[in-house]
Parts: sequence; structure tokens; C-alpha cells
Amino acid sequence: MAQYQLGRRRLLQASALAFAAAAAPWIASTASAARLVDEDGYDLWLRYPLVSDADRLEQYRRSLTSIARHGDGPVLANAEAELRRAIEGLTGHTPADVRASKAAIVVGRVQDSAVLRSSVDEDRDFRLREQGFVITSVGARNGRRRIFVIGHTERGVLSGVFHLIRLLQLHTPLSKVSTRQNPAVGLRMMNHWDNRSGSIERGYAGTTIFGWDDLPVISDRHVDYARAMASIGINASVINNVNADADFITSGMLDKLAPLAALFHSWGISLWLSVDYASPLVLTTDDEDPIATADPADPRVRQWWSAKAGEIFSKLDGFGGFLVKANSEGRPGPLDYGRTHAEGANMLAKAVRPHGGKIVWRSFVHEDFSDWAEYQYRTFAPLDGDFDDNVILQTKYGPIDFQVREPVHPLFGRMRRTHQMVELQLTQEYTGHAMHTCYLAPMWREVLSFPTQGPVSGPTVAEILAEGSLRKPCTGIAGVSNFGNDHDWTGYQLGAANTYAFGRMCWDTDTDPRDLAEEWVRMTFGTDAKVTRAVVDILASSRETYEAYSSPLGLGYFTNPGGDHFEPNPRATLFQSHHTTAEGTGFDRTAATGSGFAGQYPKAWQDVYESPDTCPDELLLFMHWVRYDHRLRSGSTVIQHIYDTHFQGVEEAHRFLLAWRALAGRVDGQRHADIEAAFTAQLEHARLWRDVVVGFYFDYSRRVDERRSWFQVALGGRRVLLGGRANLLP
Ligand code: GCW
Repeated sequence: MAQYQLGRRRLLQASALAFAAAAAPWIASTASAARLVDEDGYDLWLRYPLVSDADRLEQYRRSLTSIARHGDGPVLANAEAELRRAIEGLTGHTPADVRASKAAIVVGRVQDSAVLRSSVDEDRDFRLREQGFVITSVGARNGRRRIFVIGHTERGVLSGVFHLIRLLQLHTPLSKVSTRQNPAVGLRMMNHWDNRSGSIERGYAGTTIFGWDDLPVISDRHVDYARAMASIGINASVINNVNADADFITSGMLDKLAPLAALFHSWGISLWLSVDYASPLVLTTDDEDPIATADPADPRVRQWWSAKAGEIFSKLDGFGGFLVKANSEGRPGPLDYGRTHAEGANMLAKAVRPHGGKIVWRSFVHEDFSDWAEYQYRTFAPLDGDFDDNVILQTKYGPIDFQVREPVHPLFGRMRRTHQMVELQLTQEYTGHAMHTCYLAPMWREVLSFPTQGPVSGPTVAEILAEGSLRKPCTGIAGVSNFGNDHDWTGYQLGAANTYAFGRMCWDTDTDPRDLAEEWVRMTFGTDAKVTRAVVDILASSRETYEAYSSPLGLGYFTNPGGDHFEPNPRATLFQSHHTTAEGTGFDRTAATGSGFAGQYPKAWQDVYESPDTCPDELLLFMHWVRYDHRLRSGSTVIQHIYDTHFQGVEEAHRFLLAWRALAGRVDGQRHADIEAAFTAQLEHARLWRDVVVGFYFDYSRRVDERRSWFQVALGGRRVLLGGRANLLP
């Protein structure tokens, strides 16, 4: 475990112990605390506690008395088992197993039963796409209800069952559970940056959940992972790091992975693998007749990948395809052999095509550091239309690297003849790791609803990603997972809100992030309205809060590029990410005088971004270099805005802590203490962010803060003079 993580963990533990000692009498005095059984977060949102509302409990007990399933196979069996498990927990009664004609709840595929066919609207509902579902609730005798969960496919039925379970967890009246849903995009994919060693790149919740060395034995953690992913509509999971280890596609490893693929398949999830583009070269080194190249034009390389694909698809149930990071950050790729990214991807696409496989090719390249943002577009825009139709280009939401705010990548609006995916990040690499609460769904919503051709000209990113799913599931949304083998899965409990919201937003890209936060809070902490309101308010404002104390006006990347992207260090990214001087700050990315990035957008957006007068303030310093006294729309100067927001951000982090403390007794003691410790640590670190950033800007600008007087702060081994020179002691 990285040294800082140990430090962080000690900080968290110390805070938890300190809090527990101080708060013990306080909690003990709260009678209701005695009723709340301690939890550790392992159950995530899949908690099925007895329904607390007496009337609803009575209605559920009267109606949800039996289940019938049409159709066989592991997916439908898992769907029924999960539904049974949920009803048992929520009602305290075990539903009987009866014939469909008598059952209170009937689940199955529309083609498997006349009963199901009769309960769906022939015209309206049969446009269900591959993984869609219908839930109908019909009045039965003596006020009971009969419920039908129907899909075209087993995966559709499974998604429908989890949707019904979610409605029951939220205490929805049975008369209001009817719905018809299709997923917005075809591929709803987790990317795990899990290494063969068991470590996780940019992971802050322990080591890999996949336990490579214990495979082929399947663990409870494997099963609970598959359940959790299926419950939020995830249908694809890349289990290893994009900085791929070729070992993952060796025959021996494939034999170990086979049961995991079968488990995923039984929960409607296709297993994918990241592959090392140089695998033919790496894996034949000790052969009698090694392949000395990875050139996609080489016949032996093509033959090797074709044979390897055949082996993989034959061994791994429901295998989806390969995720590829090539010619990026030192990874091998087709450019090493004078081939284009498209030529490199298409060779792999031909290898997997006979098996219905796909290739997801990442556009994250930044070998030209003059402007990281501009290089990706220049590399990929000319290749639009050159990729085979089972290749999907996966692009990070912004042109830099998962910052708390970036302009939406211009490639989405440009690659109109290429299947695309957007890559979002659930693990908080640049947004506070597993210490800072930073609910990212509001940002994801901004990205997905971004009109790509101009402020009022679509299609939006979501519409572009949805197009493919109409024809075939060859577009989608990927998220870099925040899961690790910590017992709470995400390293800090509120981090699971990002996991939950990601899956739900992939299914329905129009969902309001606040609604998702409320769903998650109620499923995770129960239906206490005070808890729901307080935690939803915290989550809903947490991204802006993190941005306020860490990143002025879209600048971002104030952490050490070669480090863990956690500690503030604005000096470390001078020139790479900002051009701060005594006169001003920002990065000129205009077409007229800067890197030209703003010119990569369609004209309607270029006209907005090109001028500081029309550029949105929240992206001002991403697109422009301006003088410290440049006036924002708020009337504030840039430098005063930087001072104000960094102090206000810390005040917000303090409010989170106090709001959480006020919930003592309404959340079980174990989770309350755990989350209290996280907020305590976050506040401490937010202060460090504030002091370093405002100290840095005072150092350069020498502009005095018009609103507050500062003082010298001694932080650990570092003394930062706020209002003076930032001095690093030897
Ligand atoms: O942000 C950078 C990260 C790398 C990551 C890379 C990528 C998996 O620092 O850890 O490598 O992006 O997205 O490929």
C-alpha cells in the first residue's frame, strides 16, 4: 500500500477513534441508536431491511406472496433468487413457488408464456430493445395486485427484476410499479485498472476484488460484485488494467478466468479483457519460432490474434472483446510500426469478428506535451470513418485527464462516422481519492447533455452514444471503477454513490443526479427523511465544493503529474497545465493566439470559447490566460474569486462535517463513526488545499485579499506564509 495511503488510513483511524471517544456518551443517549444494527457498508445499496412503514409492509405481505418463473437458465434463476431474497428481507415472509396462473409475481421472457404475452401491449411494448423490460401491475381479487416482469431476453428480465426490487426498497406502492424501459446505450461498462499483481492503478479501496491467485475458485466477493453490477444495469466489465499485462490472455490464465466469465454471464455481464498490443511478441518469446513483431500488417501477427481470439471466446462464456490502450504513455501500438490507430484496431477487430466480438480502442494519447488537450483531436479526427464497425473509440470526457471540470471533448461531435464511448472515472484520481466526498453524477450529466455542435445545436453526447444502440450495442459508456477489496468496496462509504449513479445513468442518461443520490441514500441508509435530506444536500454540492478549494475556473491539475494526484502542488504543473506569472494565470488555448484547442470545436462553440468575454467563467482559465484583475461576470476579479472560493470551499467542507454529526443516532454507530472520520479528514485536507493554492497565488500575484486578513500557518513539516512567501523548510 502506498505510503500516503497508510498515512491517510492512520489519519482516518485516528479521527474515528477520537470521534468515537468524544461522541460515545452523545450517541448512547440517543435511544434510537440502540435500534440501529452496526453495518460496514459491504451490502452497498443491496440492503433488504424489513419495510419500516407499517401500511406498506402490510400491502407487500398481502400481495407479494408467491413467484413464478417462465424459462430456465442461470440468468433467470439468478433473477428469481434475488427477487425471493429481497422479498424475504423486506417483508419477513418467504414467497411461495407456485404455477404462473396462480402466482402474485410472474417473471420471464415474452416468448416463453401466453400469460406474459397477454400482459404486455402487443404494439407499444414489443419495441423493447435487447435488454429492455416491462413491469405491469394489475389489480387482483380482494385488493391484491399481480405483477409481471417481462423482457425480450433473459438480461431484460434480470434488469426488470432489479428495477422492481429497487421500487420495493423505496417503499413504492404496488399500484405504481408499472413501467417500460430500454437502456439508453448498448454497452454499460466498468473498466477495472486492476493489475496482475493484485494492486489497482489509481485505486484507493485496497487490492483487486478478483483475487487472481484464488481463481478458479469463485468467492462470495465475486458473486456480490456481479449482483451489484447487475442491479445497476452494468452489462460489461473489463477486469484488468489498460496498462495491460500480457499474462491475462495466456492459456493458463484463461482457464482460471473461465468460472469468473461464467459467473458474470449468469448475471447478464460480459467479461472483457484489456490486452497488451505487443502480446504476440511478448508471449512467443520463448517459443521455438518466436514472433518478433506486433505489426498489425504482419500475417503471423494476424494469425496469432485470430487463434488467440478463438481460444478466448471458446473458453470464456459470453466474452465481449478487448479494451486497448496503445501508443499512449509508453504502451506499444501500431504507430511503432508506421501504422495508424485505425489499422491497429481493425486488425484486432477482424480477429474477434467471427465470434461477435468488439474492440474498444482508447483515444487517450498525449505524447505532445505542448498542449495535452489539443493532441488527441489532431491524432484521431483524421481517422473518422476508418474504423471497422465492431470497433468503438473510447474517449475521456475531457481533453486532459478526469479533472473536476474540463470542457467536453470535441472528438464526440467530430467522430460522427465512428462508434464511440465516453470514458468517465468513478475512482477519484483527481477528486480526492477515498477521502473527499465528491459525487460526480452532476458532472456526468453535464457531459452527457452537452450539445456537440453549438450551445443550442445537438446532437448531445448522450444522443450520439445512443445512436449505436438502436442498430446494435456498439456504443456506450465506460467508467473506471472505484471498487477494491476494502469491506466497504470504495474506500469511503459515500464513494458508493458514484458507483450506483454511474450504472443508473448509463441506463437512463436523462436521470436527474439528485434523484439518483436520493435513491442511493434511501437504499443505503434507510428512509429517515432527515438523513436523506442531509446526505443528498451534501452529495449534490460536493463536486462544486471540491472544485472550490482545489481548482480555479477550470484550470485543474494542481497536483504533481508524476505523483498520486492527491496532494496540492500547483508549482508542479506550471507550463504543462497553467502559465501562471506575476501578471496573470490560465492557459491560452485559443485558435488566434494559443494552442488552437478552442479551434477544434465547431464554429458555434469556437465563437463562445475563443473570447474571454463569451467563454463561460467556469472554463475561463482552461481556455484563456488572463490578468489577475480580469473581471468575471460576478463582478469579482479573477484573483479575488480564487481567494474567495478557496476559503468558501473549506467552509462548505466544514458544513458537511457538522451536518453529518447532526445525524448521530439516525445512522448506525459504525457507519456514522466511519463517515464522520472521512469528513474530518476531508476538512483537514481541504484546508491544506486552500492554504497551498491561495499561498501560491499570493506568492505570484502579490495581490492582497480584499475580504480577509491572513496569518502564518504551520502545517506539519511545512510552513506556508499566507500573505507572504511560501517557504519550504529544508
Ligand atoms: O490519468 C492517467 C493516469 C494513469 C492511467 C492513464 C490512462 C491507466 O495517471 O494511471 O493509466 O491516465 O487513462 O491510461
